[in-house]
Amino acid sequence: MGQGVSHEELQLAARNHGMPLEALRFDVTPVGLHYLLTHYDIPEVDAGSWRLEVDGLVEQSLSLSLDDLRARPSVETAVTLECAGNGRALLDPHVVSQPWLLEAVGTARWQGVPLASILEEAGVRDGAAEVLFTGLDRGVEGGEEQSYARSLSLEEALRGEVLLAYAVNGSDLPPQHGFPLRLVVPGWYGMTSVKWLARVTVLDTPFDGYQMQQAYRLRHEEGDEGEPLSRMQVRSLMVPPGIPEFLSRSRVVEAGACVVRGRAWSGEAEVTQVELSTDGGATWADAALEDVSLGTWAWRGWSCSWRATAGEHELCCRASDAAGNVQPLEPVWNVGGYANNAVQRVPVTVTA
Ligand SMILES: Nc1nc2c(c(=O)[nH]1)N[C@H]1C(S)=C(S)[C@@H](COP(=O)(O)O)O[C@H]1N2
Ligand SMILES: [Mo]
Repeated sequence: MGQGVSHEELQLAARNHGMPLEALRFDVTPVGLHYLLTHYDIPEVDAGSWRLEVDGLVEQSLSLSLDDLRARPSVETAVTLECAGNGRALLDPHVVSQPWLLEAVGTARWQGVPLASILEEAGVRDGAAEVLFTGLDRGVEGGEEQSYARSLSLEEALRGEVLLAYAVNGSDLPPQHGFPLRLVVPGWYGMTSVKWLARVTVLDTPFDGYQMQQAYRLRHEEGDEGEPLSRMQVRSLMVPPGIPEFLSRSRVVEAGACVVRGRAWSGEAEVTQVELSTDGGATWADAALEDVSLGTWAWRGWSCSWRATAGEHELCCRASDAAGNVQPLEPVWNVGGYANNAVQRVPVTVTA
C-alpha cells in the first residue's frame, strides 16, 4: 500500500466493486451491494436461444434451456462468496491485479438445480476425472485468448451443495452475476463459481487451462508450480464503528459503551471463535457468536462490547474454525496476492 495503484488497476477497480463494509450488518447482502468481479466483459446473452450443454464422458449429452432447468426440483442455499484476491492490496511488496482491500465478499441466497442431479441425468461414464465449466465470456489473459473456464474434480463436482443457480435473493440473476446461469460452489473462493455458464464437460484428464495452471495458485516465488487455491481461509470482518473521516476512512467514535459487530466465515470448517482487540492485537476479548441461522455455507454474525475511552485505538478481529485454523496477525505474501486472511485493522479515534 502507499506505492500507488496504476491506471490499469484503477480500470479494474472501477469496473469491479467490493461490498462496503457497513453492509456486513445485513445477514443476506442486497444484490447491488454484493462484491463483483469479472475478468473480461459481461457477455451479451439471448435467454431464448441460450442452452446449457452437458457433454464429454457421459452416457447421454444434454442441451437444456432455462425453462428446462426451472422445471426441475430446485434448492436455495445461503452462500458466502469471497474473491481469492481479497486482501491483495494490503500485501507488501505490491501485487498488480484487482486491488482489493477487504471488501471482496458477500452472502446471497442462490437458487438452482443441484449439479449432481444433472450429472446423474447425463450419466457419468467410467474413467471420468474432472468436470469442466465454461463461461460465455472471452478475453485475453497472460497473452492467451480464452473463454473463462475452471474445473473441479469429479468428487467435488458431485458434492450435494454445488448448484447451477438461475436466481439470487429471489430474482433472476442480474447480468453482472452470471445471467442466465452460474455455478455456485459453496465453501470455495469465488473463482470456481463460473458465471454465464454455457457448457459442463466431463473429462478423463485434468483440465490445464489458464485459470487452473497459471492463475489461482499459491506461489511463494515466481516460477514455482504452486498449489491450487480451493476453499476460503477463515476470516472475520467488522462493521467499522462510528463515522468515517472522508478521505482517510479512519473512524471517529464517541467515548462510552460501543458494540462492535461483524461476520466470520471459513470454507474449511465451522467458525468456532471470534476475538476482538482494541489495542492493535496486544490483548483479545471473546466476541459472542450468533446462531448459525443461514446454514453451513454462509457467514456467522458476532458482536463484542467495548467501553471506548478517549484517545487513539486500533481495533482488530480474529476468527478461528473447527479445523484449528486461526487468522494470522500478519499477511503471508505470495506471487498472485491470494488468500490474505490476516486480521482486519481499523484505526479509531475516540472523542470525549
Ligand atoms: N465466467 C466467469 N465466471 C467468473 C468470473 C469471470 O470473470 N468470468 N470471475 C470469477 C471470480 S474471480 C469471482 S471472485 C467470482 C465473482 O462472482 P460475483 O461477481 O458474482 O461476486 O466469479 C467468478 N466467476
Ligand atoms: Mo475472484
